[in-house]
Amino acid sequence: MVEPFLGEQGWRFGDYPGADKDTLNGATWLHELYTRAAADFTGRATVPVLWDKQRNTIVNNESADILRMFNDGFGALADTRVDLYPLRLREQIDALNREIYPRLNNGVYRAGFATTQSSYQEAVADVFGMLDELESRVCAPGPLLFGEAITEADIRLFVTLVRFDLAYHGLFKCNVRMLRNYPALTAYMHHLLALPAIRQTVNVDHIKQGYYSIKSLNPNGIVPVGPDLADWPLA
Ligand SMILES: N[C@@H](CCC(=O)N[C@@H](CS)C(=O)NCC(=O)O)C(=O)O
Repeated sequence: MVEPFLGEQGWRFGDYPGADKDTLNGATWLHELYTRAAADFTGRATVPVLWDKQRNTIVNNESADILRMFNDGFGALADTRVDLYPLRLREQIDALNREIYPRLNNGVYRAGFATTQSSYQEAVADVFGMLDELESRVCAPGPLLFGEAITEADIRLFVTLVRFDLAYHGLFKCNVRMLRNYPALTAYMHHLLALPAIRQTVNVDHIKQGYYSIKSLNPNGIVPVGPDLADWPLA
């Protein structure tokens, strides 16, 4: 877990609360791991990274791939009690991902980093159009996108929803509505957030510090005080 501030040198390992030091390779900056994996690498040093301790290299740095690898790519090491990408749902999951990724997961970024009014407005329309559709979808049958069983589509949707009011609403100007104005999606998000395995992956401070440290969008680095999370299951 890197520190939440994205500075000139990118992500750093260290002792900020909730972050880790790199006790394996002794790296301070994430980019050191990228150059360790490929000495001539000049691209962005992004998270997440799946690191192979035996071969000392990066296996993959794409979250959608890593999600599938953790699901069934590690043979006997994988926990087979949960299958996030079951055969019978694959087509439907892929179809939903194809909708949700461009319109919502990436839509908020298109809004936030837009450099023209029209591209910003187009992105915001996509974001709220998708949220409106999902609001009716998560009502039935629920509680999750495909009923009772959690799938990768839920994980991929959750990570955007949990950041919505904390970061995207303000910093990325996705402010037509807050997620908390969507009762069904809010209940859906809280249902997932209440699961200990998910709850322990969510660090509200890191989310706020991380997004609001993006200098091009927030030059003075002021981090907003709100929103009030009194109704979040964050125990
Ligand atoms: N395709 C990647 C994108 C990863 C990505 O862009 N990560 C951002 C944080 S959300 C990052 O590390 N940015 C660092 C930078 O741009 O310097 C994934 O989703 O896994």
